[in-house]
Amino acid sequence: MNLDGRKVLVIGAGRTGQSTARFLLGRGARVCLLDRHREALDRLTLPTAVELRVDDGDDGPLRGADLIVPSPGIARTHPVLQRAAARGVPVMSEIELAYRFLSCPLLAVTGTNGKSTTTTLLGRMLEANGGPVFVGGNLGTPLIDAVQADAPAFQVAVAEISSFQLEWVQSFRPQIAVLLNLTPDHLDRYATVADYGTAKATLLARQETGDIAVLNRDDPWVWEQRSRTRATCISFGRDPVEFGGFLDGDTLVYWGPEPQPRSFPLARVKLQGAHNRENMLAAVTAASMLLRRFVWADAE
Ligand code: UMA
Repeated sequence: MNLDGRKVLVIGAGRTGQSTARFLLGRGARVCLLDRHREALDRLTLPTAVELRVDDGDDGPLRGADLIVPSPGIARTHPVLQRAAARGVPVMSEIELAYRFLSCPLLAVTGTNGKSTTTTLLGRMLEANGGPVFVGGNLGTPLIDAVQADAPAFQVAVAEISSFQLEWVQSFRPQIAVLLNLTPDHLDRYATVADYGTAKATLLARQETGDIAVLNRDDPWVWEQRSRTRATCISFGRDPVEFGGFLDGDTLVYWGPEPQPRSFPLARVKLQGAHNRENMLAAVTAASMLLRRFVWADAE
């Protein structure tokens, strides 16, 4: 993707907008950062080449734009996005932009609850195996920071992904996607829980054979998604299975494509509660699959 000389309008001057503006500038784009609050713009310390504009509803910022990158907090009903759609100006989220420049495997986690814990656990597990590992996304550090000019060459990127970030993706395709659960949330942004679920399920939408979807067997909506993806599905849940993660008393068990299962006793783990056992099962399953596919495979 060539951004050199392109005019890109970034909406929202929060963490995502600032990182995106920096990235775009580094790639030679002409960047305009739009925010509805002047104070949000006044406190920025971005290079002066980034044009800062207060969003007062006029058409100016959109004129001549080749691409729009809305921050996650910008609803689809935002007037600039509506006008961009009417005029055929491309819109992509920051995670889509980041994905297009990412050269390491991507492990992405979504769900209503537990995604920050699971992403953090995954980061620690993968760091313990070597590194460097990018850990971020909705968790705090925008995924675009994984591809900034001064970023290290990450071995793997682990990203917590929100439904908001998935609203404007076109090719975003994690090699490993983890779907934890779905309960009603963000109903100020989505008309129905089904709409919210549709946004979440986008995480799996472009996965292909050879990619891996890690699914929670105990969440009916998540489990249903196995029939809607081309990815290889591996699941986790309370009850024993011959392919997946499960609980055996106080032990987490992962049984993947290997002939023997691997056990992880919970005795020394500080995280408490059934929800955390679920997060740990998801993390152990996803990390094992990733290491098997991308790290151990290289060493074989
Ligand atoms: N703004 C406008 N016009 C609008 C709405 C907002 O100009 O119509 C401006 C605000 O004035 C503000 C900026 O947009 O200056 C904020 O943008 P943002 O809300 O997208 O916030 P960021 O700082 O970029 O943070 C975002 C995520 N925020 C949201 O999804 C709302 C952060 O997730 C995330 O950590 C960060 O990117 C880095 O990836 C927060 C969150 O609450 C923690 N996420 C939700 C959740 O976890 O449930 C999805």
